[in-house]
Amino acid sequence: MLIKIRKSWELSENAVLDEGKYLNRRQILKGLGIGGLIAASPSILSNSVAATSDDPSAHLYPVARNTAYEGGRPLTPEKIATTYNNFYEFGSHKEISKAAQALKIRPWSVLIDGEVEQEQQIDIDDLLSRMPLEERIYRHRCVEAWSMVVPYSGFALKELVKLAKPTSKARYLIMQTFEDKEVATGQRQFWYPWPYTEGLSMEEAAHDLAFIATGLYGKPIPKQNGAPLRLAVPWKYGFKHAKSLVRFTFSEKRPVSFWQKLNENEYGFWANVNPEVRHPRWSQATERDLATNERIPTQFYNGYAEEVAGLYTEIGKKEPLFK
Ligand SMILES: Nc1nc2c(c(=O)[nH]1)N[C@H]1C(S)=C(S)[C@@H](COP(=O)(O)O)O[C@H]1N2
Ligand SMILES: [Mo]
Repeated sequence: MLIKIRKSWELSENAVLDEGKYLNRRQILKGLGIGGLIAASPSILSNSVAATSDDPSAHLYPVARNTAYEGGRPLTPEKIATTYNNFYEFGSHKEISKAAQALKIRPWSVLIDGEVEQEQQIDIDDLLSRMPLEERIYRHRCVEAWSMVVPYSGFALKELVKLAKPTSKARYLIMQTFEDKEVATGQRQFWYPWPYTEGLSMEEAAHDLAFIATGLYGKPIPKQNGAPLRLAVPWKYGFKHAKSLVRFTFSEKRPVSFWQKLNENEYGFWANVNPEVRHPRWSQATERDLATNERIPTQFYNGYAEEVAGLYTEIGKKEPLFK
């Protein structure tokens, strides 16, 4: 019998958030006796990872690790974390790493506007030279019930807040991804509410755990992971972690984020990880760890409850935090 080994992109988890399809395919592969091989050899799954050596910030890395932030589980292999991505600008599936190489990350600048003392446009390399860079190992939990443990380099979001000098009117920080239909073919799909937008309360943005990742595995962050800068708020579901940011707007009003606009019942503003609140279409009680491919129990606030639960004691009485 001839066994056709599927190409990596045929193994993709369907990004319309349908975890079930992937499991079925895995079961089929297991039946063929090649499931284990694929799980053990990430190279088989890879679509080639782009070199980052042409990135002008390469000399900044690696940066010193802040050991206050440890993963608590094995690190996800770099190859998996850089070839299994969600980045709808480049396609609504997981194998966008090649397509994302079309993104031009220089020149790049971020606009800081809204409720601030003074609007600023800052060049990325200028920003990187002004921020205290450090490495942190974070757990990342996607709402689709898979997770990874990755070493991000970057800086605390509160440092950017300090630089921005928000006025007393600012209650939310809104973050936006670049818009360019030429390179991001996903943005030609007009039914999505581009640009990708996310937001945090000012209290969340000022929290020690809220991080801007500019590096990954001791190198500049690859394009597919959100170069040159993306949000990392590990107690929240992955969709909050907006990539390739170009704008930080301080606002009196709470924004409506990308996924909220698409489906308010499934993706809320707070999106704090909670194993007890089901996604309308699947349970959130467990997650598939990409490092081991094992199902593990999901923890409240993705295991960061001690750090962040205090943020929600007041709000929690008024509105659902886990949507
Ligand atoms: N601009 C943008 N940011 C995004 C997304 C996206 O589609 N577009 N997907 C989000 C989702 S659902 C997840 S799980 C993470 C995935 O990050 P990673 O590919 O670096 O693991 O990015 C988030 N940030
Ligand atoms: Mo996600």
